[in-house]
Amino acid sequence: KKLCVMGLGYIGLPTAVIFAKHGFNVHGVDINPSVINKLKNKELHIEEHGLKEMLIEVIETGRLTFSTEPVKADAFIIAVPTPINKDKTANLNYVKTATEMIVPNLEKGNLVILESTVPPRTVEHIMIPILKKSGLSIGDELFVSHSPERVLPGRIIEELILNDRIVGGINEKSSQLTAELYQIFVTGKIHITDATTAEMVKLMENIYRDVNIALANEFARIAERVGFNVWEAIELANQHPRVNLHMPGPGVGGHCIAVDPWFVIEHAPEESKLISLARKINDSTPFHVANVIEKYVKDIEKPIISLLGLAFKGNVNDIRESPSLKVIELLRKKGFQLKIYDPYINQHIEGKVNDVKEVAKGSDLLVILTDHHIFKEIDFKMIKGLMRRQVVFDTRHILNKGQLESAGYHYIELGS
Ligand code: SAJ
Repeated sequence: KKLCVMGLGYIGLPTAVIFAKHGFNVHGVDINPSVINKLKNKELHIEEHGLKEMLIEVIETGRLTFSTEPVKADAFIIAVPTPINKDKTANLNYVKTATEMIVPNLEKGNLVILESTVPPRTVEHIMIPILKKSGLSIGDELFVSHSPERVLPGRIIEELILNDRIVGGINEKSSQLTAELYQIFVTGKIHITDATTAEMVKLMENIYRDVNIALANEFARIAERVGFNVWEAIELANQHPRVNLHMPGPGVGGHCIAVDPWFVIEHAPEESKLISLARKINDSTPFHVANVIEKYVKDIEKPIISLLGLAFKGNVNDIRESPSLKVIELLRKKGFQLKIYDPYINQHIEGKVNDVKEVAKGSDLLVILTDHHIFKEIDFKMIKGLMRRQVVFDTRHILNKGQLESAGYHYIELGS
C-alpha cells in the first residue's frame, strides 16, 4: 500500500513515520523546500520526543521518501496548518492548496483523509468541490473523510498510537476504509461518525479546555478580591467525582486552544457567547499578570524583573502564541528591565540569558511563567545571594511555598 502525506509538520511527519514503520511505502510532501532538504538528510525541523530515531530508521529502509510534489498513492492524508487571519477567521489556504495539489494524482478507489483542525463543513463545502475536479464520483470512486488529529505536543508519538481516533467519512465506505487504515497502528478505539460531526468533536474538545481554563483564570481573579487560596480550592473541588476544573495561569498559548474556538465563533457568532467570552478572558490574562507584576515592583527604583519560561506550556520547546511573549511585550512597554530564562528555547529573544544564576543576578522579582519541571529543581538557596530582593511570583503554582519561605523568600502565587 502506498500513502502520500501532505504537510510534514508536528502531525504529518510523525504520522508519515509511523505508517512507514508499519510497512507502508510513504511519500511525504511539504511545500517548503528547506524542510524537504533537511528531512532527506535525516534532520528534523521540529523537535518531538522519540521522532528522530524512528525517522532515521524508516528512511534507511527506503519506505519513507520526500519531495515538494505529491505522487500517486492509494491514500492521501492532509495534515497542513490552519491558522487564523487577523480578523479571526480561519485561513484555509493550505487546505485548499494541498487538496488542489493532489487532484491530478487521484485515481479510482483512492481515499483522501483530512487531519487538520478545521471549521465545521470544511470537508463538505471546501474540499469536495475541489476533489470533484478529478472527475471521479465522490463517495463511489473517491472516498473522503475527516479524522482530526488530537495529540498533545510533547507526547505526539505515544498519543498517535494510544489515543482513540475519530473517523468521520462522507459516507459509510469512506469511514470504513479510513478506520481500516488507522487500525494499522492505533491501539485506541476508532469511533466512526460523519465528517461534520468529526470536525465539531475536535473543536469542542479544545473549546472545553479553553472555557474551563477561562473559568479557572476567573476564579484566580475572584481569589485576589475575596482572599482565598484558589489553587487549594481547585484541588479540593476536583476531589468531587463530577468536577474537573483546570488551572489558572498567565494565559492560553499554543496554536490550538487559542485558535480553534474562533472556527466555531465564525460560523455561529450569535450562539457562541460563552466561547467568545472565554477567549476574551484568556486573552486578557497576560495583561492582568503584567499589571500584577508591576504592582510588586512599584516601590523599587529601576527594578530588574526575571522571567522564567518562554514556552507556551511546560516541558515543550514551542513558543507559538505563548502568553510569556505577551507578558514580556507588556512589561517592556511599561519600561521595565527584563532578564529571561528558558533552557528549552533556542531562538534568540532579547534579554534571554543562558543560566539560572545569570537570570537571578540583581533581580528584584523572579516570575515563573511556564510550568517546566526543571524549574522545580532550581536551587533557590544557591541563587538567594545573587538576587537583590528575594521575591518570587509563581503564576503556575509549581514551586514549594514552604521550602521557599524557609529559605528566606517572600513567595506569592497567582490569585493572592
Ligand atoms: N493551560 C492552562 N491551564 C490548564 C491547562 C492548560 O493555563 O489547566 C494552558 C497551557 O499552559 C497552554 C494552553 O493552556 O498555554 C494550552 O495547553 P494544553 O496542554 O491544554 O493544549 P495544547 O494546545 O498543547 O494541545 C491541545 C490538546 N487538546 C486537548 O487536550 C483537548 C491536544 O490533545 C490537541 O491535539 C491539540 O490541542 C491540538 O492540536 O488541537
